[in-house]
Amino acid sequence: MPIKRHPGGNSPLPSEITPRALFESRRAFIRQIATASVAGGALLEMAGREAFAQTGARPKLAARLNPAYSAMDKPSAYKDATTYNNFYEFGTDKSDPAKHAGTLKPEPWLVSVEGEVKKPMTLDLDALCKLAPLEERLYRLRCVEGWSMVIPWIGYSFAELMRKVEPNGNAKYVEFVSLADKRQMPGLGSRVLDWPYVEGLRLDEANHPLTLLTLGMYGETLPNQNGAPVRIVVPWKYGFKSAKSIVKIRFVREQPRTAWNLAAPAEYGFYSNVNPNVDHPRWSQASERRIGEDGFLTRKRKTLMFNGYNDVASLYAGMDLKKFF
Ligand SMILES: Nc1nc2c(c(=O)[nH]1)N[C@H]1C(S)=C(S)[C@@H](COP(=O)(O)O)O[C@H]1N2
Ligand SMILES: [Mo]
Repeated sequence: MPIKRHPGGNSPLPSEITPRALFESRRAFIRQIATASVAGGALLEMAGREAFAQTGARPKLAARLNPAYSAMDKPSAYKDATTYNNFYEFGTDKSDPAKHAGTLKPEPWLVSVEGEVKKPMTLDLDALCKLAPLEERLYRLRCVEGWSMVIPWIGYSFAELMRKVEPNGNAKYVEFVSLADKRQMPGLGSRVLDWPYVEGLRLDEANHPLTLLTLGMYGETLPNQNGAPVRIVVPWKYGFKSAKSIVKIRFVREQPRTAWNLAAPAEYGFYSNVNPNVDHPRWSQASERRIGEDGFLTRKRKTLMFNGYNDVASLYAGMDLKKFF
């Protein structure tokens, strides 16, 4: 993030840009095998069994694969997804969360849902897990720093929770607030951000079915370093919009003051949609490095508009995405 220099961009190799026809046929194929009622997870097994290596240490979380919302990319290795993290409450190095997040106590946990809703409520983990059927979704995650991963998350659309609490007519945005407890989070001693970590979405973005209330990954409950026990994942936006270890969800009238936007407004806009045409002031966003692929420092992949989630384009019809970056 802003304190780190980024090692520059590279153009993608032509061979790595999937032609649209191939993309569509692969997607159709995946849909077929999934709807042929092969147990959820078959797709992921085919896509890369090794990605799940070393799971099994955490409680299992049963979920049905949702192929309609799953990328066909090969999942990232569990090892990479759990040791290369951004979670500044535990330090600013990629390796810090895995080393230091052991002090986080994800149970018991309460999430308070409040503000402009007809039915404010406080949900414990059990209530959160039972609120809607759990789905497995393979999403691309694009960090604003220029790297990406592909992670099999488990959760359900945040829209399910919205239906339950019933936002009233004043609700225009949703604010997600992460835990900020010095006893559990050594990184709070640093002033790199104003704590708590706050993120936000416009109401229609929050209500989009891709926005995932996330309780697990790789068939298990979330590891602490990935935002246990509950986080948001918004796959068409840069990773920092996906707040971890959430304790409060507020429906509000005004655009929330979000942590990264407050820290560096010229670098991190409120919308932060993945956009290869809008560079970060200090580096290009046109390409990315997929963690685990060849070329440790080279960006070999072309970054896709909305991270490839074109369904969301209609949310921004008529908006200048260079201005509202
Ligand atoms: N509370 C909190 N949430 C956070 C962050 C953070 O520092 N604190 N980092 C964000 C960033 S920059 C990214 S890229 C993703 C990384 O999620 P992952 O470690 O599960 O891949 O989490 C996001 N959510
Ligand atoms: Mo990030």
